[in-house]
Amino acid sequence: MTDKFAQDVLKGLTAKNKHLSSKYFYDDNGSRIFQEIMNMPEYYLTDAEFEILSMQSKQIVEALQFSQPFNIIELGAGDGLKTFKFLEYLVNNNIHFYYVPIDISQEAVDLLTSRLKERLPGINVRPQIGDYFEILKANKKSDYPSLLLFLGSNIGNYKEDKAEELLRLFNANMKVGDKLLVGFDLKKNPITIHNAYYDKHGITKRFNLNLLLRINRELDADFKIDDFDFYCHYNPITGNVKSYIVSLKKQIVEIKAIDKTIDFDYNELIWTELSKKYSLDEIRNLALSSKFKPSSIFLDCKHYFVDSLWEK
Ligand code: AVI
Repeated sequence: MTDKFAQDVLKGLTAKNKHLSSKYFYDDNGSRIFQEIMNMPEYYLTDAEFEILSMQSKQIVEALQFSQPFNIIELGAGDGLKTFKFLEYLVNNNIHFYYVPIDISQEAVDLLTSRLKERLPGINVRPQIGDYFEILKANKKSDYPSLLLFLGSNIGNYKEDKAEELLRLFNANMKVGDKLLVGFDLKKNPITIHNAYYDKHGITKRFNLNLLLRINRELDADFKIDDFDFYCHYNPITGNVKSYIVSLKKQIVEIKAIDKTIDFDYNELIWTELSKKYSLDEIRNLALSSKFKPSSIFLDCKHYFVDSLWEK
């Protein structure tokens, strides 16, 4: 990981417009800060999707029209909290299924599995660590239909062409009749979105600056965190929230592991993250362009978020 990380940092910080990928936010400390973000009242996404999965489990199962048993494969399961209510509904209604949480963190998956077994003793969990596509490819041979879950607006962190590419890859690794439930954050009052990302507690700022601390630690760099700030901007027309780290002065940073010094101008930016918001029409078009048939949508009561069900 560190090699790829070093290569990406080198490429991103020597580009004309500096950038770093948000996928590198999630070291242990970054994952903890992300938990803090999800607990902020301003970050409405977590509650909205939790509400959908708690209140509409029955409707989701009905929309699947699956024979039993079936597989539920969760891509990037994390702590599995949002999925818990859905799984609980299935167990309590004696629905026969296998739950396959996939994550890159062994620790996260172990914790999730033991917690689930404790809280839902009847559940059949088959956790997997590693590459989504290897695991999906193997699952394509399963005799049972599969529901893939890609929740939490993770799709919003991909540029539109990359999102389509990823969804097409999911599609290529599914059987005809398999379904995909994707979580999208919807366009809404721009102030609501602004407050979720440019939060007044400074937690999202810490989340971004943690990436510089990670580069200091893993690549032996000397970023001085106090000389950098955070800025983010929502464009209600495109639906893009773009996050940046801002250099507060003209400065030079040394990154020993890649044998580079990086010059920063006063107010120079590093683009760190895209968090894209969609309209329902855009979601439908994305389903079609990635070769899925959109079949049902599940909205929270405020219409802030949607879990959209697609069929291969
Ligand atoms: C993980 N991902 C969906 C989050 C998002 O909303 O884009 C990450 C995040 N970035 C800032 N706040 C939360």
